Amino acid sequence: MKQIVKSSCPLNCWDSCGFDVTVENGKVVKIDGDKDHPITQGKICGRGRMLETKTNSPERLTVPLKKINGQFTEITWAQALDEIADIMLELKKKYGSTSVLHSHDYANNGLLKNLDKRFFNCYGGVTSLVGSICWGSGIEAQTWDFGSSDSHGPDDIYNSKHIVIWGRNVARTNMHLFNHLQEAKKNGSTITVIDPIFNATAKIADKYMSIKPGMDGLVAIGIMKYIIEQNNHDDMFIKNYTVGFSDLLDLLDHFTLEEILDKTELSYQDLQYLASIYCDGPTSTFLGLGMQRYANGGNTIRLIDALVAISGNVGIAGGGANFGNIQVGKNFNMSALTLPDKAKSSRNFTMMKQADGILKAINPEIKMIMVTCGNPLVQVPDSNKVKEAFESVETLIVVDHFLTDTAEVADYVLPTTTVFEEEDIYYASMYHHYVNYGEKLVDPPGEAKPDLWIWTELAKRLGFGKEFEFSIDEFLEMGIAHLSDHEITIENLKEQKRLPLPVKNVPWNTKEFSTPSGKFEFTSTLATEKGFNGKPAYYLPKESSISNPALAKKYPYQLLSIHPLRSNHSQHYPLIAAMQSVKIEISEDIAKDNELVEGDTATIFNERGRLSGVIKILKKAHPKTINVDEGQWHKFGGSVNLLTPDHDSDNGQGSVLYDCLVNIEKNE
Ligand SMILES: Nc1nc2c(c(=O)[nH]1)N[C@H]1C(S)=C(S)[C@@H](COP(=O)(O)OP(=O)(O)OC[C@H]3O[C@@H](n4cnc5c(=O)[nH]c(N)nc54)[C@H](O)[C@@H]3O)O[C@H]1N2
Ligand SMILES: Nc1nc2c(c(=O)[nH]1)N[C@H]1C(S)=C(S)[C@@H](COP(=O)(O)OP(=O)(O)OC[C@H]3O[C@@H](n4cnc5c(=O)[nH]c(N)nc54)[C@H](O)[C@@H]3O)O[C@H]1N2
Ligand code: SF4
Ligand SMILES: [Mo]
Repeated sequence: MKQIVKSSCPLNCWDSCGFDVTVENGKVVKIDGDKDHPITQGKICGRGRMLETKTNSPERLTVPLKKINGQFTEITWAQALDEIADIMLELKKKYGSTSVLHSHDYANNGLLKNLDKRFFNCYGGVTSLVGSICWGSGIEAQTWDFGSSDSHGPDDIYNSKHIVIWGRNVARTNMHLFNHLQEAKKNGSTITVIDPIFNATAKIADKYMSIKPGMDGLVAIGIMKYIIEQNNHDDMFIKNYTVGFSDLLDLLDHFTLEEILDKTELSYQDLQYLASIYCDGPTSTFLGLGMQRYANGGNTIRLIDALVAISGNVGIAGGGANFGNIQVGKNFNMSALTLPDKAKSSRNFTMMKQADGILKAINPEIKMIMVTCGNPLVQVPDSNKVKEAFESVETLIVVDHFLTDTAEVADYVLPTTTVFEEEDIYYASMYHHYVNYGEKLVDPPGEAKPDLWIWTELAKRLGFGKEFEFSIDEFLEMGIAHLSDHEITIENLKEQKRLPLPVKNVPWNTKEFSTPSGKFEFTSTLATEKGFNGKPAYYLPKESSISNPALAKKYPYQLLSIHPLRSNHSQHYPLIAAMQSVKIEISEDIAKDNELVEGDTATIFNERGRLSGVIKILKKAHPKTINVDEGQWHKFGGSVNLLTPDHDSDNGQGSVLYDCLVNIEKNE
């Protein structure tokens, strides 16, 4: 029997789409877009469609595995869970619960995926990861400036006279915004793209500006200087609703326009053009995440926020500094789900420096790592160090669908279910504000089990089983009970499948900000409370020809590692044979200087690592720019993170993945 059922995309993505899933004879056979979804309106991408292939793949893990004498052996769940629980009890007794590290990322947008934290808190509190490789520095920056990182509703773009896409690869990563861009353009809005790579979004822009990577903050300084010199800033907003403007003026005084143009490699006309569109609003700015993965990433976002503010584009329809939309996720009652008070002890490593944390930890050392919803050996910077760290611990446990690079070095691998084999609700705190319901549609293959089942079984063995004695409905209820005034209930979710969460469509329209002063803070109180200076500042990226000429002499090219078109990070590479090799994309000048043509094989390298691949030319890319898409598996040629640095960003919460110099040589 064939049935079409509504479900949801669980992938970590801006768009959080609704699915229509065709189920036939107990199998998922096809995934289409749900035309009734108010935001995603029937359009989905190939990554979503391929969740059918992922779910039905013969490569799926179906049985728990234990490594014995270097070989994986199939074991029963009872054996796996008994042994893991015994190790955890022993570790807690001998060294304390923080000798266990929970390593995770955002691979699944389900609300109940947060129950892993409940498990580790009830165990007594483990070593956890804080900050985010993905967007940590930008979220922190906007929290300092506005009090939160909130975006305008998707339809508000039609109020914009001008739209600036600043370092977001919209056509590739945020397809529903791309549709809106095309429509807004038809309605007369202009589109400007600022990006080192002439990407598919740049192709539809009225104006494309090629930028030297890592220099965006200085561009914002240049525009602000020009606007203020012309006396075109929004005096009323600045006087009434901001603090620290004089600190911003001091900063702008440090730079001449000549110096700014020289360092950013932008023309005077381009700067003038940007100033003109910011002062002729409403102008909306869509900030990407790539741009803040630099040592100066937090300040870059702060300076662009400041530009949006002084030009009068904050809190107005059609304006906004749209980065994350964390007002969406803030709707859920996370502490009811995760029970933070149960943790008796705690220790944090940053996401970026988890390998260093593991290798250097004392009192206690890290004895066990449990990996869920993550593939750190591929996705975390400085892969060689990450591998050394994850191999150094006594017990590594990985819960996943596939034998990933991380799973391959594990001692226990536990097979888990995909979105169609479990029930949950899904949302993304990135773009729109709908929460989507996804029911269990099919049985999992073999003995694969939901993450929640694994936590429940382990909890029983560890003595806190009662904290997991709840049905799925009861767990969901913990997260949403307080939302019933907004018609968000389990019954409504099951019936209507998609419900709007209460958010502001035009954040900050009352000009009341969530900062300690209640104003937009050019100089941030939160930052000073955390021990930072808090004033607006400009820092250079760490690895660039300007900040480190000696390093740039050895490694003259800037390596970006942007998100792949057809895969969500590392998740789709095992499903698509054509993706299973490394592609090194180089700018035209690099090709010429190194006598490289498309199809050649070459190696990029720096002091952290080396990676070989096939050359492709990036037309119109900024000079000296190389890109290797992230997510490639080591077994298919190697992850670009073999080369990337693992420092924390300027505000301590983000990564510096793209702040990376390399050299290139043609392979013999
Ligand atoms: N197809 C696909 N879509 C995805 C994902 C995926 O893996 N695949 N992942 C999802 C996730 S988790 C995320 S975080 C988002 C990320 O979404 P995006 O922010 O759109 O993507 P990124 O690949 O992080 O980088 C975006 C852009 O930043 C540009 N860039 C790099 N350095 C600079 C710079 O110094 N200045 C400027 N102005 N631009 C710069 C790059 O050239 C690239 O065009 O995408 C989501 N959507
Ligand atoms: N060089 C470089 N590195 C990057 C980036 C970059 O731009 N450049 N981007 C960064 C960004 S933005 C992000 S968000 C991270 C993403 O990093 P990750 O989240 O680690 O990457 P994924 O490949 O999406 O997922 C990791 C694993 O989770 C598994 N998984 C999926 N669903 C579930 C589930 O329900 N349960 C369990 N237990 N496992 C599941 C998948 O099968 C996959 O093997 O990577 C970061 N790394
Ligand atoms: S990956 Fe993103 S765009 Fe693609 S179907 Fe899922 S939510 Fe939609
Ligand atoms: Mo991300």
